[in-house]
Amino acid sequence: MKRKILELLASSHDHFISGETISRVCGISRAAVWKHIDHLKKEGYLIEAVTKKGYRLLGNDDMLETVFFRLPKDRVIGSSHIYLEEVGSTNVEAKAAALDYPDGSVVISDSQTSGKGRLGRYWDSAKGKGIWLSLILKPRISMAEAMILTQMAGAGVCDALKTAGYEAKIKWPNDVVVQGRKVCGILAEMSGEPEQLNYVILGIGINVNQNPSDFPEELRNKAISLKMVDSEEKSRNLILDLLLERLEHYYALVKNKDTAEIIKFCRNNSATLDNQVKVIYNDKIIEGKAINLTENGGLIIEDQTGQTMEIISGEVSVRGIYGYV
Ligand code: BT5
Repeated sequence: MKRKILELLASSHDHFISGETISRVCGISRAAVWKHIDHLKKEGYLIEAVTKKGYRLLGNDDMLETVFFRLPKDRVIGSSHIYLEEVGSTNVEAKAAALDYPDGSVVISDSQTSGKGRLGRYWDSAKGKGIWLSLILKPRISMAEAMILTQMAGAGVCDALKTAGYEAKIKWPNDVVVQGRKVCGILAEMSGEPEQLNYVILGIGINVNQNPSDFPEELRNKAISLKMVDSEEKSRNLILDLLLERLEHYYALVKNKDTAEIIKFCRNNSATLDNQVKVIYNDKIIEGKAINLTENGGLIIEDQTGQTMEIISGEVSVRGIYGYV
């Protein structure tokens, strides 16, 4: 019931909504409305109460869940959501919910105690400082085509950060960087048959308001938050709102099998292309120049002998980024 009231308040934006309307819509007494509002306030929501006018939700720039209540009703991304104050990993939670939730659902949390990177690595997810979310996606594509989803997420994040004024770039395959340091990591996990996916869990972590001291020692030269770029506290709600809108746009293209725009965006905003790279591939280190992205999102590398090869996943170090000199 408390969530229903929050949803009502959030969806009426800056307008007051009377206690009477809330009590009618929710089918509870005015006293019960007051009690729930009081609980919401104790949770940290800023709610203004004015006699004869009713209640309204103020700014709440840092209450991530309110963003979902305000989304246009025709959205796929965020059509359903699960908000958790704290969780081990939103990817793990999303996997558990995947069969019961529709395409485009989002699991989001203020804090992850065991945030996951690729290949068993960790993702540092300081409480209240970033956007830690997982999308549950069910596109009708094959496993081979699913590589595009990581590029789609990279494009969505990069585009949202650029709209917010940051010079963000995509480091293939799954990082977004600002000033040569990692501001976002993406983790795609899939389930299904080679010909048809059941679902993909697409985890996205964006560092928003960390100070350097919020990161563990080994990340200090490698990671960055948006706040560290210009020393200003950022509205996580604003970044989340921009991100959900851009993901909606790019995901619709994936579903229509019309991915050229995504690849074009990734090419135009790549931190990898035209640079020397080292790739760990089949236990070998390959050095060469990153020259292009394929239509599926693979990376084409040209080695010193002029031979080209396509890499579909792996560890890529780019000269000039994260200390590769
Ligand atoms: C990734 O892996 O970059 C994928 C990260 C995905 C995180 C999201 S958050 C929501 C969702 N739920 C999860 O549990 N995960 C997803 P990888 O390319 O393997 O990079 C991992 C490496 O990045 C680590 O080994 C660290 O070196 C570094 N790292 C860890 N936390 C970081 C942070 N907050 N910012 C920048 N770098 C970080």
